[in-house]
Amino acid sequence: MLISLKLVLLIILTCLWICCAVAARNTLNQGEKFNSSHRLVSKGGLFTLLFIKQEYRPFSWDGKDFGFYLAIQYTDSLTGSSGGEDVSHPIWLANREDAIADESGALIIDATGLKITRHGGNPIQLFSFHSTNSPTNNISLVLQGSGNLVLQHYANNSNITTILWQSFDYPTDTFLPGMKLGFSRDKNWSLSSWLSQSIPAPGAFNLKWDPLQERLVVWLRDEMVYWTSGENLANIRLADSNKDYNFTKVSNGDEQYVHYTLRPTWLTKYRRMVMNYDGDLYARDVNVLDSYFCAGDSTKGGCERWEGPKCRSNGDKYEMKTVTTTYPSSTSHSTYNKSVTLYDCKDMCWKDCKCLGVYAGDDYKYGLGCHFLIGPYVEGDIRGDSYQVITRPQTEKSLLELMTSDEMGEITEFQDGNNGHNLNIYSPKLINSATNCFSPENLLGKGGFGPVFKGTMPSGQAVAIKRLSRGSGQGLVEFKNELILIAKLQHTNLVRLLGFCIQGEEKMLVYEYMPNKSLDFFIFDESKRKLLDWSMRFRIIEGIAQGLLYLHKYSRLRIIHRDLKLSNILLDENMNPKISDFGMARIYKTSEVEPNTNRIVGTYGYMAPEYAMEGTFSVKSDVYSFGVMMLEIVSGKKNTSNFQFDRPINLVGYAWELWKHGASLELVDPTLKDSCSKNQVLKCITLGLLCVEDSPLDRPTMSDVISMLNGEMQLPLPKRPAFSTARNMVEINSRVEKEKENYTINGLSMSEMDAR
Ligand SMILES: *[C@@H]1O[C@H](CO)[C@@H](O)[C@H](O)[C@H]1NC(C)=O
Ligand SMILES: *[C@@H]1O[C@H](CO)[C@@H](O)[C@H](O)[C@H]1NC(C)=O
Ligand SMILES: *[C@@H]1O[C@H](CO)[C@@H](O)[C@H](O)[C@H]1NC(C)=O
Ligand SMILES: *[C@@H]1O[C@H](CO)[C@@H](O)[C@H](O)[C@H]1NC(C)=O
Ligand SMILES: *[C@@H]1O[C@H](CO)[C@@H](O)[C@H](O)[C@H]1NC(C)=O
Ligand SMILES: *[C@@H]1O[C@H](CO)[C@@H](O)[C@H](O)[C@H]1NC(C)=O
Ligand SMILES: *[C@@H]1O[C@H](CO)[C@@H](O)[C@H](O)[C@H]1NC(C)=O
Ligand SMILES: *[C@@H]1O[C@H](CO)[C@@H](O)[C@H](O)[C@H]1NC(C)=O
Ligand SMILES: *[C@@H]1O[C@H](CO)[C@@H](O)[C@H](O)[C@H]1NC(C)=O
Ligand SMILES: CC(=O)N[C@H]1CO[C@H](CO)[C@@H](O)[C@@H]1O
Repeated sequence: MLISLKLVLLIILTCLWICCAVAARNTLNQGEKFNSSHRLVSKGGLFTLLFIKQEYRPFSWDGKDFGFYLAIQYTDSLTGSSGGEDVSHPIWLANREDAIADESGALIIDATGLKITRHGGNPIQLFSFHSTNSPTNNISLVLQGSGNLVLQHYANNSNITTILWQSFDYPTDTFLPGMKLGFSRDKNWSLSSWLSQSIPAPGAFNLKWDPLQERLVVWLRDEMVYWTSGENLANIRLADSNKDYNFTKVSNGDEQYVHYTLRPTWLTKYRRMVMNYDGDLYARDVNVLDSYFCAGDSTKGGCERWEGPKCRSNGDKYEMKTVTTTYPSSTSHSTYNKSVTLYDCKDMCWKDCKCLGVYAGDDYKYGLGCHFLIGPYVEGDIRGDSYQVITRPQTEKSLLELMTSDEMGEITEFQDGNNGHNLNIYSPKLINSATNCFSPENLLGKGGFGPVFKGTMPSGQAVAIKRLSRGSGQGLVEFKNELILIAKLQHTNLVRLLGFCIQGEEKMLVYEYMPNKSLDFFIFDESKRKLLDWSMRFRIIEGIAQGLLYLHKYSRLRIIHRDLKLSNILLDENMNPKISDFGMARIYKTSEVEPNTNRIVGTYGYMAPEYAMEGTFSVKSDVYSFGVMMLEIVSGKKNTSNFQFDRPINLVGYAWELWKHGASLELVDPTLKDSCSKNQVLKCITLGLLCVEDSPLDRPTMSDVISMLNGEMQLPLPKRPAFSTARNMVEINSRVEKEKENYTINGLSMSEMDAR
């Protein structure tokens, strides 16, 4: 009974979702209610207005301190098609200081103005008609193509549109083209940082325009200058990476402000300026690495920055630890003041050389204040309390120092000590010269995690260099440790990681170079696909299967790839397939952004239904993607192609219909007519269909796949594949739950698997 109820609910929800997706509008009219199931999409589709779920208070223990916000986000970050990580950060939030407890929030324009209503709480008034004596009808709310949410009045007798309220007047931490920073008679436009990486409430920093010195200033709590652009925006102009940002100063009687336009390039789509919660200002884009607007050290180009007290040094940072204060000198003192934020508390401690850390337990969580850790303590005692402790990671420091010192060789070997596998650290200088300063001619492609460049080492060896887009949020030591693990994954069907390079904030991975590009380049190209006869394709399928089996089973890490697709299968000089981009989920620890229900890693069309719909992931989801790839390799058609049967269907559906009617050979790429072995081809199609079964439990494991490929195991008959019905979804999910538990035991990180 319960199950069937849930099922009905699921179907209703699915319907709603589809209805909403179809009815993408950019306008909310008077009298209409915009609730947490609705969306407005700007003309052009770049931005979406919706309610999102996001952390709202510091020090959450259980990860459950989430609330709902009315937010504007890049549409692509909601559909997963943007690839990168950073686009998921909300552009704007209406109620950053007042999260809504549940999904009851609704935006309406009523007789009083524009407001968000909710159950069990006061409405949040965004605009009030009375305050401005403005007209109260013919009002609408429009999400404009620029990302500006505008409440406007339209007088149809004069054709005049009046703006009553706009989100651009209330920026959060993001400065978009078209926004203003500065002053008018009745408005101040400034940015204010988030409280932390994941909490949107206003934090410690503000970005303001200083019209006297014509400079941008980041203020720490409006008291201390943390950063300036230098007079006349000098630093902004100087930095090469920011040359596409064209700032213009405007000063007239009423207004003094600065705004910018972007020089159009192929990269401008998500370009914007964002102030991070720690006060740093970034030029941000999805695939190109973020760049600071100012290199950050006080000696450079007029940039000023607040320096910590003498007792703290560069690598020091806060780290969450369980500690017990030791008798008798367990002195810790506290201030009980609700308006002292986490940042303030940490900052007060930072400046006090006696302070070792701040308490991060429930008291703080419930707003009681800030405790300082003063006396000696013991780490790692389970009876202890949770503190944010200031640590000095020696290795991290030395790695940093190494990266910035003149003594660093061009290539430094990093021994992990265990079984002698080495990882190279390449100097930024070497990488720059190898790629000719990342010149566009050396750009090999743009992957989900950043652009990839070809490089030539002084020895003549060709390498592929992936510039990671920001968002890994990892410290250097953790990053290096992950890379050492990943470098240990060695298999002929995996692309080999040679090393890495760190330049300031920028992280780069260096891989062996694959001269024959990726499989999609051949399979989806009319003429190139002729170069791959059946025996080559079969060998490629076997190779991918072996590589995947290794990742799932024989490597100690048990890697789930999560983004398998033909463009991630690279080909060496002998056309051997090599899986690339594995282990990226480990490098991109995404737990911080995970609460955002809408962020799902992976490429649509290759994603297993349980992942696309539920965000649950297992090795069987990789098997699903493998099945889609097999069908693509056999047919030469993209999964995303449309096929006409008795109705339009996708490749998986088409393969199924042909198989059901005993006409599977019609699926086969015509260029394979002469070279293919009918038995092998039919086996591959059937196996492909088995891999895309609806239920993960019905899909074979990769070892089954290999046994079936080489004839050691009989193929069962496939069932109707995924996405054809909503049948049994609930049941499947509960089974997937169980499967997940087992993977937990085997040491996989759950935070990577559960996007909800
Ligand atoms: C939102 O409103 C629609 C009607 O437009 C309703 O069917 C749906 O249940 C509402 N969703 C929520 C979460 O309240
Ligand atoms: C819109 O304004 C016109 C006058 O400008 C008025 O006649 C009309 O009733 C208004 N429409 C609505 C829906 O309020
Ligand atoms: C303005 O629009 C309203 C309906 O929205 C209509 O009744 C009225 O006639 C229009 N007025 C003019 C001058 O077009
Ligand atoms: C308003 O605009 C419409 C269409 O652009 C035009 O036909 C109409 O004459 C305009 N009305 C006024 C009062 O300007
Ligand atoms: C804008 O800021 C200035 C200086 O910081 C302040 O004097 C003024 O009152 C502010 N105006 C508004 C409307 O907030
Ligand atoms: C920058 O923008 C201004 C006006 O906004 C324009 O006049 C100028 O040509 C632009 N400069 C560049 C280099 O694009
Ligand atoms: C609490 O902290 C705020 C901000 O630091 C400060 O302005 C205020 O005076 C403090 N209140 C008390 C009672 O100490
Ligand atoms: C693969 O690369 C090798 C070496 O660059 C080249 O000789 C060969 O022709 C390429 N094969 C195909 C099918 O392009
Ligand atoms: C999980 O492991 C238990 C015990 O090892 C086993 O009985 C169960 O079948 C496993 N579940 C799945 C879904 O593999
Ligand atoms: C565009 C398209 O048809 N993509 C499909 C690829 O395959 C998956 C799984 O069958 C579908 O969900 C996608 O819709």
